[in-house]
Amino acid sequence: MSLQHMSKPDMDGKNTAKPSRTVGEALVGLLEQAGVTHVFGIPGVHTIELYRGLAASPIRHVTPRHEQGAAFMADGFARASGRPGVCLLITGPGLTNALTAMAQARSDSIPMFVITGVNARSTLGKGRGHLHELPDQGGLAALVAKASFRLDRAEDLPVLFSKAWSLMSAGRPGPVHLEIPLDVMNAPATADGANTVRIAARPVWQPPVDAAKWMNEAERPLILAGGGCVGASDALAALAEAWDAPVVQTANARGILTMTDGLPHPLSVPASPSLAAVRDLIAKADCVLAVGTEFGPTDFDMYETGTMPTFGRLIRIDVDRAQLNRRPELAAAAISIEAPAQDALAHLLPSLQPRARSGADRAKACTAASFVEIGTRYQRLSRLCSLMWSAMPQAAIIGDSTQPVYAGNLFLEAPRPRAWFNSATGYGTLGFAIPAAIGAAIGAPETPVIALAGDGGMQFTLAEIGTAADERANVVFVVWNNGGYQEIETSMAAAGVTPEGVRLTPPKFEMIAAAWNLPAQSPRTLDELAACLRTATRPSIIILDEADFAPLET
Ligand SMILES: Cc1ncc(C[n+]2csc(CCOP(=O)(O)OP(=O)(O)O)c2C)c(N)n1
Repeated sequence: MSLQHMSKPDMDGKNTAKPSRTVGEALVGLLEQAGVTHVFGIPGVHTIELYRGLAASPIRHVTPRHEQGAAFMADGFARASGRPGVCLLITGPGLTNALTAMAQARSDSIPMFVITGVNARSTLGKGRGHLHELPDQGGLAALVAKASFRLDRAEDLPVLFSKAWSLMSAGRPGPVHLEIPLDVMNAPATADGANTVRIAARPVWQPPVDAAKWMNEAERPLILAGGGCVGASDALAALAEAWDAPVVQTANARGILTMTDGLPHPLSVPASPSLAAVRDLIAKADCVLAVGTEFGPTDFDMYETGTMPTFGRLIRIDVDRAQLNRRPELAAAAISIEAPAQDALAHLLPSLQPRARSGADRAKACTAASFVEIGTRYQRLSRLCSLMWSAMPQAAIIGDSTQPVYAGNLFLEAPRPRAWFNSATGYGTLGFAIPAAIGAAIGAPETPVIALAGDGGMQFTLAEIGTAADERANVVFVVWNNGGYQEIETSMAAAGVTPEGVRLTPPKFEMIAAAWNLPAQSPRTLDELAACLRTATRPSIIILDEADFAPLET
């Protein structure tokens, strides 16, 4: 298969016409039109034409060390910036390596656009053993992504791209896969004028009239905020204040009410609905407005007690009809509003009437009781996270599935939206923090980033420290070091199982840092940690020994 530019011969058979662009190059042009500024990718022979396009494009290419890193970076980019993350990957192993991160993005409704090659059309499904061949790459991707599209004809590129790009953010956002067969990738693209991205318009919605009536009748209103309101934080705060409603925040919504001068918003309840204190608040509320939450078990029943109280007058707002009908046994909504959070909240706000104020008192009492409930060890770990913001107030803390992050997800006041997210909820993937933090630093360059990972999770994607070094990423990598998979060891002990497969030798993380010419520090106290964070060059690594900060027996 020839990879050269195609051009039209003139009457004498000589090539005089301006070479046309290949589909690969044109696809990069469409990404530009869609506003893409960065792509995360690892090239291969099947995607060379994309790179021809990139060479002539202002889009910046970030090169991770593994495709899982690429997709986690795209995820972190999207969460930090509010713009979709884009991956350019090879067919076969490039795609399969990224699937785990795509699944995390699907679970957390993160918009991600994954472009891969695929073998030439004539070979597909024949099982001849071509390089990178899968039995059905598109079918495999479609199990994890919202959808997988294959470009079968060069001329369909603009239409198919627009369809895939629109679907990614339509309704509940998520990953979308677009595969380009090798022969199509190298074919001439159609005329430039036709290469226009058309993003589908958002559907119009009708608010139900009863919602505002119920809200005005409520004496003890409550808001449950999920990840679906991250982009609507101002509207949510305005509605909470007008309605005088405490705002319980799932892990993905933490920080939705921005702090002022270092003080929490008086209506903030930065605690998990899995806690008894929060459930008590829910039980006593006579009208609950749930916005952009799927009522997932990792937030609403992480101890699997099945004791969630029934909701009095539940109103749900979700952009996705399927979500509104999910988990009826737990959260059957009396009123369902299918709409983007921003639209629904802004619409309800003017209908709210002035009311007697008790929300701040109820929020404060629940917050205090929640902190007591998490116990001494998790209190220490939660304070550890807060201390990081004291030292780096503008930072986003991006976490892995590790104990300080579990503590934070249970209880932690985050300073603002997009400042706390992690992979410890939902799909729960180890290895998220390092690459997602790099993607976040690229997506929101004005925000310094702290990646918080255990020594176990850190080793899943350790090689991406090299990407951070290449990119001079604005990230401090903080390792919670306890020499193994502590959370699982604890669970084994609780189940009376002799620890097996949970103790591993961590590398000397300072030597990992040195391998890429990065500095490392090992503070032994909270004061030293604060000083390290205040002065840390970025990127760099900070190693926290569990024994110094929150030994298990506390
Ligand atoms: C990809 C993946 N594999 C395995 C697990 C199961 N798992 C959950 S937590 C954990 C231990 C994590 O250890 P570490 O990152 O060192 O954090 P610690 O528990 O020690 O704080 C494991 C193995 C997982 N969540 N994800």
